[in-house]
Amino acid sequence: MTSTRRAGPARPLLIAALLILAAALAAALLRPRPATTSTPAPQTTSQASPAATAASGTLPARVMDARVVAVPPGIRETSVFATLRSTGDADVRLTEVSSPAAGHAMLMVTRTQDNMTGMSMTDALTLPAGGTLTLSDTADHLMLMDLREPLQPGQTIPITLTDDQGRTLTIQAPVVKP
Ligand SMILES: [Cu+2]
Repeated sequence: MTSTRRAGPARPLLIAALLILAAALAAALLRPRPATTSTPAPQTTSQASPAATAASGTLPARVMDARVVAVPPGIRETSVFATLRSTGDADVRLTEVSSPAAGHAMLMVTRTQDNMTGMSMTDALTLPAGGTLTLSDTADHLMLMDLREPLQPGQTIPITLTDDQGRTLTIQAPVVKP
């Protein structure tokens, strides 16, 4: 019997394995949503307001300084940073991110606990009413996974944010060197 076990640096492999696991989890979470064109969940049917029945609208936010970090060929995931400024008078709960450049995308939080900093997926990022949400490498951010093509600096990537009311905002984010 031959053993395929290899000795080697375990840590990069572990990190890679964790990233793949996170990607697989995200894919599993995103997949069950059926792509049928049924009407959106009628949570607010008692309201007669036409705004409540609109399938979508534009998120009340302005986006500044959006950028996608260029990655070397072979790397299939990257981060997206930006500053979102609320133009509305209610908190916005961002629950989804997508891009045609990526197989899927994730909302991420970075947290430091016991002097260890790590990032993890989150179900939602909140843009506070009248405030800002900073997406950066040391804070909340977005990640594009399963990149379909290598990203070249100078390219512009569309990224769509969706909130829990189905409102969307598409950012045109330039690819920049890290
Ligand atoms: Cu990340």
